[in-house]
Amino acid sequence: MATKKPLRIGLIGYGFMGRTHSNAFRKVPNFFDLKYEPQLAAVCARNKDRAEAFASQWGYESVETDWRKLIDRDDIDVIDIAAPNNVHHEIAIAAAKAGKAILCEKPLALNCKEGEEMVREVEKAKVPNMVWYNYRRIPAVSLAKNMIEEGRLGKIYHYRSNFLQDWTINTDLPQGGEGLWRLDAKVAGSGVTGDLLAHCIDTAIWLNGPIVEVSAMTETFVKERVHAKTGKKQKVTIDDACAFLARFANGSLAIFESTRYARGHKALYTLEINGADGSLAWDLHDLHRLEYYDYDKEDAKTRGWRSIHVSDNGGEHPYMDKWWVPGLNIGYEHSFINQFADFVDGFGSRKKRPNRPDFRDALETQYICEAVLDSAKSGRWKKVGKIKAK
Ligand code: SOE
Repeated sequence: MATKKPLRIGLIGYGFMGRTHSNAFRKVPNFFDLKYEPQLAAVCARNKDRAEAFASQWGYESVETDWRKLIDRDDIDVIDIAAPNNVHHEIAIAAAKAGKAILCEKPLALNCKEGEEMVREVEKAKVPNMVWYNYRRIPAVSLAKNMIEEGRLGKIYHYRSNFLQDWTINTDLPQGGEGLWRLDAKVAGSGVTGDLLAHCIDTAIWLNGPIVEVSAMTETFVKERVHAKTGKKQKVTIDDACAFLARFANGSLAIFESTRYARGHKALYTLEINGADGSLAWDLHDLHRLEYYDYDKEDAKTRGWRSIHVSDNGGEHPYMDKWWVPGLNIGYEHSFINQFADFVDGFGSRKKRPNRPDFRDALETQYICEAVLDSAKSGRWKKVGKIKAK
């Protein structure tokens, strides 16, 4: 067996995302034949005891408590940012300046200005960079992309997408601190727009091209919550719910909705796209299926919706040749494994932008999120800005 080059990873943050990424780093070599062998070199977090416990559970060789020290280390090739949104900017810029490859959780940054600086720095340093918009790598979603590229839907007229949750309905839930920083606008940047709609937008622009204008409304249902850090009731400034209309550059129309107050829904990410010749629909709760309506012109009697079980491994269904046998599903965690495999595969590639979605793609999503929040504030349609990051 040819020896593989080591790829030494330094992870920052050990929350939910730190776990999904660590799982990907560990599983990739078992299922994908890559030129590099990922090595879990270090995990970095401020709480040393917890970082050590995480390191021993996931197999990290060492622990750091200061991310600057991690970036200074010569034995680290990749910095993976799985820390809250308010630190993405500073860490990513330092990592780019140190010449590290960078993986970053979504959303890219707190705002477009930060995102522009991040794009500028990674492009100047020419370091591989990618953002964990993992849903692109669910095989059924990747299959949707293939089918759209094959022209099976014809001219696209409509796109609709939801991301519905219910975990913040409880008015006693505090804001801020570990696990709940997503409710604190200073740390998260925004609420459901940056956390959930950003996923819907990333997939939408990947499948259907750029969005040019939006008209949005947002609501903060619970106006005050105790802050975990101060113990005092403070104003809540994130958006609890957001809905917006959008126009794509290709002329199609869209409607997006996200909330953390849809009782009964935990992570209901759905999308549907309608074209002249067919439609596609997908639902995260049934993630291995892609619903397809083929407007078969030749056979009016049998045309209708069909449910594709995306598990064939003969090259028909993206990524599935790496997993089990036809009929056997894979799940949420595999989207991260598939994405990390693509990231490593992009190393040394001659392609101009081998690691998609890269920081520039994520900045495009950030621009749309910002236009959505601006529109909700002003009550007017808002044009999506052109990326300024040169
Ligand atoms: C929030 O609940 C969350 O965990 C997001 O932060 C993730 O990005 C999303 O995939 C699932 O929901």
